[in-house]
Amino acid sequence: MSFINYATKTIAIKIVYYGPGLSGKTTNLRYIYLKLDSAYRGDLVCLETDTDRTYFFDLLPIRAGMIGEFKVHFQLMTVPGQVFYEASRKSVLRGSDGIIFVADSQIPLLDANLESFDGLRRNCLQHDIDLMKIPLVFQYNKRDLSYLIPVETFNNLLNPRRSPWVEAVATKGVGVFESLREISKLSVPVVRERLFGEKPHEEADASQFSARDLEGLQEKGPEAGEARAGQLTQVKVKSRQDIEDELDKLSKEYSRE
Ligand SMILES: Nc1nc2c(ncn2[C@@H]2O[C@H](COP(=O)(O)OP(=O)(O)O)[C@@H](O)[C@H]2O)c(=O)[nH]1
Ligand SMILES: [Mg+2]
Repeated sequence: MSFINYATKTIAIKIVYYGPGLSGKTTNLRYIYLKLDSAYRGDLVCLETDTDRTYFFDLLPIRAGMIGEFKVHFQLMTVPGQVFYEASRKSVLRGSDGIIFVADSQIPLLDANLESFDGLRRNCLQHDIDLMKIPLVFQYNKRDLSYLIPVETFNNLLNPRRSPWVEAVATKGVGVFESLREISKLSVPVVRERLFGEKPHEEADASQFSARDLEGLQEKGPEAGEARAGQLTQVKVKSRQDIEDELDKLSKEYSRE
């Protein structure tokens, strides 16, 4: 659920990158981090365990525009892909305002994509999230490789409601900002309606807002990004409870600004 802070006039919108392990979710966040002007983003925070160096989650807060007199912050989060982190995936999904499903386009990974999407469906049910209604964007990633699942097949299997989809090469940044803009366009009007009771289908109004809202989501040149590459924050966690506490803490911290 989007989080509203009346004191600081801030709205936090939570976007979750979901998908099988190694599909490219972290790569998306890293690219956004590197290419966004630092005025528009906070630190990229990665939660990792003591024992192995597996990243559990990544969280990147970004600022984008206004709803009325409220500043809009997006909280971008990834979920861990490995099967045994089901409980953690569930807790990240809690309260999400939009989902980007990052699929791995390689043919041998078709089952992994379907399994992950099934998991998403199950977890949404348990959180009373209607997967047919929540803002959802599909990113068909790794289109630079060979033996690819055709987009049409992906859409038929995963995307019967024909949500927006984007072909991507996240390592090169292809489709990364496009996916982010698509999910923003879908999620901002819904949040606005929920918080202020404004209807999202007043079209002129909505598109005007979107343009303004997305002003901050512009890619900057590579030089600027490289200079900031060292600013990743790593937080050690031990248990699932640690992870949930840490995520709650981070969410609140970033929405306070
Ligand atoms: N060839 C190719 N490799 C990619 C692409 N996106 C991500 N990768 C690689 O896939 C691996 C897993 O990516 P990562 O973002 O860590 O996956 P995550 O588990 O979904 O967070 C890394 O080695 C990435 O460099 C892509 O579009 N093309
Ligand atoms: Mg990752």
